[in-house]
Amino acid sequence: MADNRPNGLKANKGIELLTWGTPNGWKASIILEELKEAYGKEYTWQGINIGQNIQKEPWFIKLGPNGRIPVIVDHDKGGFAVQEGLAILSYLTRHYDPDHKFSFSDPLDVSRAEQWMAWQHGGLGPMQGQANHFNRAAKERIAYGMQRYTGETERLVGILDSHLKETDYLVGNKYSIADIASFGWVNMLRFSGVDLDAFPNLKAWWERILARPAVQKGLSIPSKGGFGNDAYLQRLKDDKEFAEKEHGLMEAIAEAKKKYGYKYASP
Ligand SMILES: N[C@@H](CCC(=O)N[C@@H](CS)C(=O)NCC(=O)O)C(=O)O
Repeated sequence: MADNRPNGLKANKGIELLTWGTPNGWKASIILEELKEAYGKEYTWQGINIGQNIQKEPWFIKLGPNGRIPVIVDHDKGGFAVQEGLAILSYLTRHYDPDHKFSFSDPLDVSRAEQWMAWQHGGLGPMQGQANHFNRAAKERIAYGMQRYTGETERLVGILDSHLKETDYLVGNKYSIADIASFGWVNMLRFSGVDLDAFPNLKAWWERILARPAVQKGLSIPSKGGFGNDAYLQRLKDDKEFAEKEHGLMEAIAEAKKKYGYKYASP
């Protein structure tokens, strides 16, 4: 409805989050829910329906020039706006996590966390995003693209799985923004055509994080989505037509891998 379509900021104090229920959006809503639970820091949010291209409108672009969600605005810092997940996670913890509950004070740990967040930005997010595009949104089914990006996603989550053999969390054996950056992507791995069961350390990490109340709340902003791993498996059980369609897609991905001699290659 036209009346509900966001057309500008609505708060005048605290943090305002502009977001949608996607792996990148969840980074911001999860850290904000964690800070709320840990420090009582309240925030406001608005749902930016990316299917309606609200993120491309001039008022939004002024805040986030890339025209993508999530964006935060800090009304207590003169309306300072931040785009990009890594920058949002760093900004919020730098200013509002004084006890380093989700971040680090040791400079080497700070660097370790930056490395995993940069890895997510340059690797997992773009590759898994392209896997989703080629598997589900492309105007034609292109086998090469399907196996290339689904394969790259597998290689990348294999790296997380190996790292998590020795530790419960990515940096310093402590849940942090480094984990939050990748969690949302792993949360929709099945939808992307990757079998989470093949990566047992990663699956345990995903379950550990998913069990956090603040994570559950963050995942439901602006509303609970249908492509998280659990919701996806449930829908396969409940919806026969969906299950058949998904089965067809998974077979097409397997065929594409065979056609181009794909071999899993994570160290
Ligand atoms: N690197 C950015 C990526 C942001 C991004 O790709 N957002 C997607 C949703 S997950 C989006 O807004 N897509 C809509 C569009 O491209 O117009 C981040 O981590 O925040």
